[in-house]
Amino acid sequence: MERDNVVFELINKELERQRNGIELIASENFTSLQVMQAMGTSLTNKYAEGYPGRRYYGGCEVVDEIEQLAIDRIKKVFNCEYANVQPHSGAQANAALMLAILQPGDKILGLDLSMGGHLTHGSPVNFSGKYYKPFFYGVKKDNGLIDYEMLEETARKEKPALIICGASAYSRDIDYARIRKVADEVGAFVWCDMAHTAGLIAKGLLNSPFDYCHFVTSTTHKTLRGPRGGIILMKKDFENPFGLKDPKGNTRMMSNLLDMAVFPGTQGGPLEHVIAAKAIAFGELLTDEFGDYMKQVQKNAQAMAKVFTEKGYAIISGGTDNHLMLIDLRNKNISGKKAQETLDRAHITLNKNSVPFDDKSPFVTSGIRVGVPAITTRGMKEDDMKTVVNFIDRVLMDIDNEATITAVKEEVKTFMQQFPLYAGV
Ligand code: DSN
Repeated sequence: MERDNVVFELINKELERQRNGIELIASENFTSLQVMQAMGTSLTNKYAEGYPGRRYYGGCEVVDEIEQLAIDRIKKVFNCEYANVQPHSGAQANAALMLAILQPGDKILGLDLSMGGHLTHGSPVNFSGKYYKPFFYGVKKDNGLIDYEMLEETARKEKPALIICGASAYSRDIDYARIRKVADEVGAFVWCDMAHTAGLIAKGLLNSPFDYCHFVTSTTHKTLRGPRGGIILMKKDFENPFGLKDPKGNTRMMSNLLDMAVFPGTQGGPLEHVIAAKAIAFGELLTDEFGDYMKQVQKNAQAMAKVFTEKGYAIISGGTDNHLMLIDLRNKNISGKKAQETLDRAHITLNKNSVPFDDKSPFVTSGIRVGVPAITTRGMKEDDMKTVVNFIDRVLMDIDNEATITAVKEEVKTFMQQFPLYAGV
């Protein structure tokens, strides 16, 4: 076959875009080169339905070792008893989890998408809101913090089978103990989707959900800085409460139900090239260097929130405990959409985001979500946050001025040369 230069040129163009821009999408990051390399290997050729040691195809002895390594490493990272590393994405992990523990029509209770939650936590446009009966809690209008009273009241009234915590656009830590308390009272499972904050949790920089949540899911490509993918974890395996038995009449454990819900429940062959990349990333998570990185993420987020606040930007909840912040632009009279599109042209990438109690549609929004995991991977420190916020502020405060956008774009490109990305590639 001839080399497909058309596609490779586009791939190179994307690499240059990533190199020259400031990446502030809170859910993105830059994997290590070895994580990327693992994904472009012969492992992509292999079918391996099943699990290590119990596959439906021959020739799985090598991928068995790789997948087991990924499982063992992530169990060590979070000190937990069970891990499934096959979900192709966070949404797939969440779908499998819900398939394993719910019946169609069961009630679920999650954080409203418009208040910082996630599509797969019961949104009516997602399977989770179509197959199950969703109820929501929100954040408080006066301080932007999770409204635990609302969560408790709704749980007591509706008695959901599942309470979901974890968020996509919430900058504060979560009180898992309080959620578990009401869940026990009403007989619900608790599931934490820690996709955004997993890296901080891994290094003990945020509360851990593991002692309080029956199930924990995550993506592997956000703060965990691995390849795109998902995982399902349990601190402790337990006997499933649904009475399901195996062919020998033994009670199946939750781990069996979860494994079965991933394959064959919602997926076919696992992506062993991605699982190899996960194994590498999980090895990186175990290092002290990764701990230093996560501490810097938290410091950078706090430094950035401070500079935004000094410039009169309204940060929901007044600051951040984690890697991101949600900014309400209504006092600046700019929509999230306009901000995102204009900053994009200055090579500053972030996303528009609804703010709690937003009066604009999700396509327009009143806010932007800003995250620092990717720029911290590039090597930025607290002082650099001032420069980044200054770039953003110059564009937003002069939003229709082409000359400002062009000038900032050039300055961003020069600034980013100090922070090499995949040098030599
Ligand atoms: N797309 C992810 C995010 O940006 O938070 C959620 O799945």
